[in-house]
Amino acid sequence: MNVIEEITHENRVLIMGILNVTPDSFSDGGEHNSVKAATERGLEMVNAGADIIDIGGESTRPGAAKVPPGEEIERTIPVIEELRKRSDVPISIDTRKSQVARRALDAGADLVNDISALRSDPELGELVAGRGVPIVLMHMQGTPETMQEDPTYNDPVEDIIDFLRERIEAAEGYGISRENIIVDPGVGFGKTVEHNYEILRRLEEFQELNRPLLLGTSRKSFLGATLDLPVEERVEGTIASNVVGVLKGARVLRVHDVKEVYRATQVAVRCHSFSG
Ligand code: YH5
Repeated sequence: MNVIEEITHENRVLIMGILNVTPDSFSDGGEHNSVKAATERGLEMVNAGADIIDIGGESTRPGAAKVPPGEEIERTIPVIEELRKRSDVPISIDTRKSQVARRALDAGADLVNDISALRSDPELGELVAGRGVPIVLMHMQGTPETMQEDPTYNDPVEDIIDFLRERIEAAEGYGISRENIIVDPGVGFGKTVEHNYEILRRLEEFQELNRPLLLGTSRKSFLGATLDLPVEERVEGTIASNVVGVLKGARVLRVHDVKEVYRATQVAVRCHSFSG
């Protein structure tokens, strides 16, 4: 089974483990050691229940600086090559850039996670269409630099669904098959705490897009705002939000804490009646 067949397969929820390969993540002890450490973290997540590993070399947290494509390539490709040698786990490349995605797919990546939903680089649409690989289209209001300044919606859920419908059409315009599209409301990307909770409360409404839904709440600020806890203390909030996600139809969960979320959501999945 390929990754999109696995995602679409009834009664399954997949865990996407987050593997950040920014310099602050695995920086101790030189190039070779950091590739080894990142790969071992990837394998550890597979062992803990991850179905997909999402590798990203660009920090997209609010206010983060831009990364040139060459640098993103140097960070991600060696890790993809090494992980591909050591595991057949599906690998996702988290990038907005066609140059990075092309090298990643050549190195054995299986799908593309584009937080800009094909609005950053038109060549990424052509690449994904040509390779016939799945793509995640995520909603974001604004850009990572400015998105948290004053997020405003008419109706957040309706606005995000309309956006995703439009981006599905744009993707199809590049020749990407609808069957290869995964959608994502983009929790935390140009949203207030209240917007994020409204997305979670009304997550079922995204089913009308008839595409598998990816949810990314892991360790995010809205959890910290509710609990008044720093990022390293957000695992329980992460679990709770992902259990809610499963009960409301999310099919892919993008998380840092794979073991904990896997164990919790394996139970939650058995309490959910899938509609298809
Ligand atoms: C997502 O939701 N998110 S990067 C701020 C945090 C914690 C985590 C400390 N890439 C998503 O994970 N791709 C990111 O506060 C994503 N969906 C998809 N498809 C942001 C992130 C984070 C940010």
